[in-house]
Amino acid sequence: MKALLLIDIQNDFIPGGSLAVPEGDLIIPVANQLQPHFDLVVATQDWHPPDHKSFASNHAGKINFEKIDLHGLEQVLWPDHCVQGSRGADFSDALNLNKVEAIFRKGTDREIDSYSGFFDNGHRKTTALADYLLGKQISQVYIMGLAGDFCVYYTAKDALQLEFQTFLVEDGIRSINPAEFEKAKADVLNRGGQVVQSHSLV
Ligand code: VGL
Ligand code: ZN
Repeated sequence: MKALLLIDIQNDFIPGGSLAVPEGDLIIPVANQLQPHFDLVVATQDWHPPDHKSFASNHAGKINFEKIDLHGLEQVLWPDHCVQGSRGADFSDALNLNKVEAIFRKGTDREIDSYSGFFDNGHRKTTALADYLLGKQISQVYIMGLAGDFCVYYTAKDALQLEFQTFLVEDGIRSINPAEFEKAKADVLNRGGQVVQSHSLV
């Protein structure tokens, strides 16, 4: 059985949002077209409390995109984004959610960031996404969404480590830094993942 994972297709990651990914809006038609072709569709939602420590605004004297050490992990400091209950945290109105059976929220613990849909960045706590997929007999995961160089990449690495057959849907992904996504793609391929285009799935 195959699942489509829709990663963080939220207003703050779309042009006009506080952490906008260039062309982030262009993946929405891809997400809408692909959904009927999967056994299961799930979405992740970045869902931070206002005092989350991934926000530069919560560190005196720090600026956006600066890197710090946060409890032993390298942390990029982001503009405030996807604050719980805010408009920016909502899924894009253009995204069809009818086929989404479950939503996994992440980044809820103020002390640690969570790029992957499966675990926080320290692999300390799980979101239960893996158990959910296994319970639904899913062996193949197709991953798309935002941002390619962060949450999509980390989700794919964890999916591979969990031994799901893992596919990046390339035209359904946009990145904060496209050059970084090229490296991420190479790493995913190296770990046994595959890269596909959405037209091959419909
Ligand atoms: C993301 C940075 C911070 C993402 C989330 O969804 O890729 N990036 N929080
Ligand atoms: Zn975030």
